[in-house]
Amino acid sequence: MSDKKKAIENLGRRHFLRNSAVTGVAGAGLAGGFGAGALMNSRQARAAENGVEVAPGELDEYYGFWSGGHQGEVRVLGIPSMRELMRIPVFNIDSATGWGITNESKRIMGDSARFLNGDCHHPHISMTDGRYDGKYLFINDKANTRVARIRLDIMKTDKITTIPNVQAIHGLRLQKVPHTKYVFANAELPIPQVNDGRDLENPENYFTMFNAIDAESMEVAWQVIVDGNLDNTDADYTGRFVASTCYNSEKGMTLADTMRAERDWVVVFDVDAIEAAVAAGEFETLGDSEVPVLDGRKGSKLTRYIPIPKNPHGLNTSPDGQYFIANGKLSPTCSIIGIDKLPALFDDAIEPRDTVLAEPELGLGPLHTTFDGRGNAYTTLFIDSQVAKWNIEDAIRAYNGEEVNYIRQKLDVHYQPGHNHASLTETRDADGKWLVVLSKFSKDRFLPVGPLHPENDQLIDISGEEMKLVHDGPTFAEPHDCILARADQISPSRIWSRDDPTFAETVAMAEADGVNIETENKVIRDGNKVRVYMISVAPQFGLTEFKVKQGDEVTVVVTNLDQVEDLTHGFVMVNHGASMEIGPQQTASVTFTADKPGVHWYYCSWFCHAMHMEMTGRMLVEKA
Ligand code: K7E
Ligand code: CUA
Ligand code: CA
Repeated sequence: MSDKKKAIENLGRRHFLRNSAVTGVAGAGLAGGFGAGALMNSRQARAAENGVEVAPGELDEYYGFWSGGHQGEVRVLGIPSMRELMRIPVFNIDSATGWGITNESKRIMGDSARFLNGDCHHPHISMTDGRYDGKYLFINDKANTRVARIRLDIMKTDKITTIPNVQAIHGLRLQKVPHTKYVFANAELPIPQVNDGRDLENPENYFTMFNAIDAESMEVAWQVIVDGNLDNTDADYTGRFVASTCYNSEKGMTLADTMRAERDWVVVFDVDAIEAAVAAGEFETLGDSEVPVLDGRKGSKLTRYIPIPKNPHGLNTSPDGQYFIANGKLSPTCSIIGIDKLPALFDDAIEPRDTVLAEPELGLGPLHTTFDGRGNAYTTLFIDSQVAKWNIEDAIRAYNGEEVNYIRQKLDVHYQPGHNHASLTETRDADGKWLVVLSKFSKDRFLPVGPLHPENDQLIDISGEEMKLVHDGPTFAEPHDCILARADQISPSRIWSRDDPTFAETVAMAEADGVNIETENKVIRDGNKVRVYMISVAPQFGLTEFKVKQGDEVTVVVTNLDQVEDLTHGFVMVNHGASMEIGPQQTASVTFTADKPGVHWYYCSWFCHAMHMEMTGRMLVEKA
């Protein structure tokens, strides 16, 4: 049976089951492909039957963290329901929460607050011993060469770092073992070194770098210059090796040039050797930056270059720690690199190609691979619009001449998939339950919404022998990648701690003004700067009016004294572009110029009480 036919039949089967009065029993029996019906817990069984419905009031089994692409945010979904639970603004401006508008968020954005856009690709959760520790999530910004960190206890961005000396941070992965000491980030596009106007016309003098950021301080620890460019990356389970794909070994400046060579490469970094070289002072600094820059070009002891078929894309480490898998893109193959061969490669005991254990043919346009923890890999085929499920050991056997079919199944997806991600796939806990496929095109899958279409994030049940497509999820531009963690691995706070560093500077400012921010409502004048401190308790602001002079720079600081979970207030100053969220026990502040004389109302924008509409006040601006 063709895969398309199978998919159609699966759809019919789901439809039948949804309408069946005896779904509980019939589901396990009829959905024969699931096989282990009796072993499935009731939620999984129901999800399989109903297409992943999680009943009202029930909680999801997994958190999904979605890159928001060039929308610049991170989104939190529940899996398997695919319900969107939250949005976390990162590199964008957010009208609701005031991200990019409040003083606290601008402090976190730092110098880069002048940029109003970002382009997120790769969200990854910090790990200890190869397992999610639920502390941080990191994400890249390709558009403005930044890396951000989100604190998963409050689900807010807490650090943003601009990476010097390079352009366009793309591939991003974390050190898995012994813990996430480094965030590894690939700068994709080569530039002159130093990029100060020299070598404009001399691409042979352009270089890019592999970057390591200290996960705690978020300072750039070191940078390694490479040949070619850098696309995607992943780390191993020993802590020593990180591998990145390069699609532009030619250092071509045009599309045609980047496709000239038959082979590009995977470059492997030896983190131990790099740290030793930094400690020994074997580095330079460039321009104004003080970050150690090391030379990892061909011949360096810090790197090895493994030739693989042309223009590869994704790079994925298998959860058993045995393989780096590079996805062929222009080649219909994946290249399986044996991680246990790498020490010998760095000792020059073997040749680079000796590390390649197999190059299985999978289909057209392999972009990314993910794993079920049972020895199978799932590779997206962009051009074929399919996911190929294949067995890694069988692929190696076939490469060594045995007659064995390593392809287990090909499933149509809709359409043109980029990343895919199986539950817990990038940790030792890969559990092979759910597979998310991020399809770049949705075409006819949804009601038309104009020339711009949503992407289509599809959920596939991989718990049985056969992949089953169970959900279509339209999303806005553009989730390049996502990550799934078990619900018990993430423990968010219910209300803010008064000691939270997010607003510590604001609290210190109040102290300097002699204001007890938790009990007092006070207006402090400091030249033409006015600081308005008020508490809020539903449904009232501590101040229902305050007076300033035209031209004053006004900072409004609101402290939400409510201790009730979910009781968020907002503060909006009408006609002044000021808007922010103030969660329970949070302090937030916003600064604007009172440039128009007259009465200006402020109101609470977050529905907090039956009398929420009445939660208002007036700013009285005297004519200058
Ligand atoms: Cu879109 Cu990981 Cu940036 Cu592939 S990347 S598709
Ligand atoms: Cu406070 Cu609405
Ligand atoms: Ca190339």
